[in-house]
Amino acid sequence: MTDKETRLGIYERMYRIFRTDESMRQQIMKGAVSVIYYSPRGQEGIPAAVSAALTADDYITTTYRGLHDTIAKGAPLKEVIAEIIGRSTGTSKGKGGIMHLNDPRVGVMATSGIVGGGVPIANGLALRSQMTGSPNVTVTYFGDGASNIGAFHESLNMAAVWKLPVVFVCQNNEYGEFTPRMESMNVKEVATRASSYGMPGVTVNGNDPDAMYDAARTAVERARAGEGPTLIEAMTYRFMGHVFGVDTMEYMPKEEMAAAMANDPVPAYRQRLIDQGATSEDEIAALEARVDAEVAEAVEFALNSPPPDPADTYTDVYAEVVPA
Ligand SMILES: Cc1ncc(C[n+]2csc(CCOP(=O)(O)OP(=O)(O)O)c2C)c(N)n1
Ligand SMILES: [Mg+2]
Repeated sequence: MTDKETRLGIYERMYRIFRTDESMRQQIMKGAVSVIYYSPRGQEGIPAAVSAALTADDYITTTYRGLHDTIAKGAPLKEVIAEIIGRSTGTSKGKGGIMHLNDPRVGVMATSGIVGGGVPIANGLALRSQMTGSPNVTVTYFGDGASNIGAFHESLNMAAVWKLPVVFVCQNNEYGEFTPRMESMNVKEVATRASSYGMPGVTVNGNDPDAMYDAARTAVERARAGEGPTLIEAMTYRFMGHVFGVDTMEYMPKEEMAAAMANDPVPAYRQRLIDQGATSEDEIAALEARVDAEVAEAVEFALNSPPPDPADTYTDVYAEVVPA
């Protein structure tokens, strides 16, 4: 079994994501901030476990629903929250928002609002690692809906042919916007799509961080060893609908939601760690108190930060063209 330190580290990431997301939703509900927000609630365990299998130098690409992926990879909370509420202290000086959360300092290389858009970018990052002999692996996170997009299929094909050091992680939360996934695909498991391209494809319970960590480690080791890509389908559920605060969620069956919430990965993993003797109630409560303070401080910092100066409207927006 995975060591205690790794498992506690996974829980700490999950809890940091959980509290940050909760704070974001509170600030939006209070009217303190007015931003579009795609909650990752329910999906915390996936990137928390995958990140534990990565080094600080490895890369990720993600989507508009990527706050959890970004926090799990180690992006500083103050700057992340400032970015999503449009403040000049944010990771992209408040000009990117949730659709463009990036922090190359910790390997968060690209977030795309284009469904499937981050997948070919991951191939590019992985190709660079391969060509320069860098050991870096790239993980690309995307949704079940994205696995119907052409760019996903083209990217899997290219990555398999060129044995790129990339791991494709599909966060299958059963919905694409307001459409149940079985209305937009005719295969039960996204993972089976890997076989068309000659790479391993595995379906994992994404809400079981231990299973997720094992699958991620196998895939990351394979990529790092030059053996090529893997598709991991992480089964999960989206507790807050598509866009937070706007979505009525009437199209999601009540029993389905209730069953998913009864298996909420955050309290479930906490309890498992205690039951298996990997931690104690006191130790985990102290960890949570520390993270609570960190999140509260980060929210304060972001709320007290100024918006971008209108004079900087065009700064960092266009690349400087250097004449040949
Ligand atoms: C190419 C493209 N088509 C359509 C959209 C509109 N759109 C935004 S999110 C979304 C659903 C994507 O679902 P999924 O990939 O499962 O991700 P999830 O939101 O569930 O995390 C769609 C269709 C878009 N942003 N980009
Ligand atoms: Mg989805």
